Amino acid sequence: MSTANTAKLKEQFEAGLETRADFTIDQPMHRYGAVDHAVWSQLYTRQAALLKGRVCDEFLAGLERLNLSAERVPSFDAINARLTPSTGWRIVAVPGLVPDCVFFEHLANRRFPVTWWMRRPDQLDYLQEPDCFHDLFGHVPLLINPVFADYVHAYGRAALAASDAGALPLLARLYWYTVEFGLIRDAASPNGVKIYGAGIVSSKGETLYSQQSDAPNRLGFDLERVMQTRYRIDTFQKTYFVIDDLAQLFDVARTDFAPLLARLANAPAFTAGEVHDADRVFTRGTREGWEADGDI
Ligand code: HBI
Ligand code: FE
Repeated sequence: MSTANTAKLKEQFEAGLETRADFTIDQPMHRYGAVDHAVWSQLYTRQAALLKGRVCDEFLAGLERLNLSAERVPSFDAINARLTPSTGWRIVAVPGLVPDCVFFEHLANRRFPVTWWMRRPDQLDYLQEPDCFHDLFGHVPLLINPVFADYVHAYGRAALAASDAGALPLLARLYWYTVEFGLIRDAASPNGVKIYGAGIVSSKGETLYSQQSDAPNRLGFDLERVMQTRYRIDTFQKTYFVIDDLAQLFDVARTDFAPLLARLANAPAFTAGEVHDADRVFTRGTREGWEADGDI
């Protein structure tokens, strides 16, 4: 965990937000001011309108069932009352990014960590660390979908079991290119894709860029290819991977990860922007606006 995150956890602890051993806290409803609710309302209203026709139907169905407030930061308890009976998932409030092992342990038990605080108005269009809007609006609607719910649960169990440290980068890439920045095939949409990844869903700029820009590559999802492909955390993605449907993630969830992780642990990593002859190319990017380095 970065020192910045540790500092934030310390700051939150000192602010009286008692953080439990599993890094969860009680959602401090009293800590949301008018500005926080206004930022939530502005982001929710803008993204809910922008995503229509751009995000997969399963996300919209989940958003409908969650019935999130468009005006105020929602109560996590109220969301769990709808979420838990549907797929057994529940959201738990956390101060921010938590250590990998803690995160994976939550996922393996169908608990999704949701940052409690809201970004500031001057961070409306971008912030590096996930806030409540990214985690709640971006991630939670698809956890009502049983196939996606099983995928994230199986992912958490595989990540928790992956004792070898060499496996963590492989699993982080899989999470990044599916749960965070995944695209899904849709022949009637621009570039043949719609959105499902939370990092795109919660970002106005990347909602437009990932589906409409000519700059990035859009390649057919392949588990081993994704696990070996580095990514960017500070810019829009150079490459997006496209699944045919959510059921494809269901198949990934059934993978016996141990031998695969062992085999790939020392395999070469590919840069975020390269395209291989074996790739199923939806679009080969113009690479316009790409920054040379910065892949992790
Ligand atoms: N912590 N709160 C929180 N949210 C995340 O998305 C998260 C995390 N810790 C680790 C982590 N993600 C990564 O390891 C995964 O993206 C693979
Ligand atoms: Fe996220």
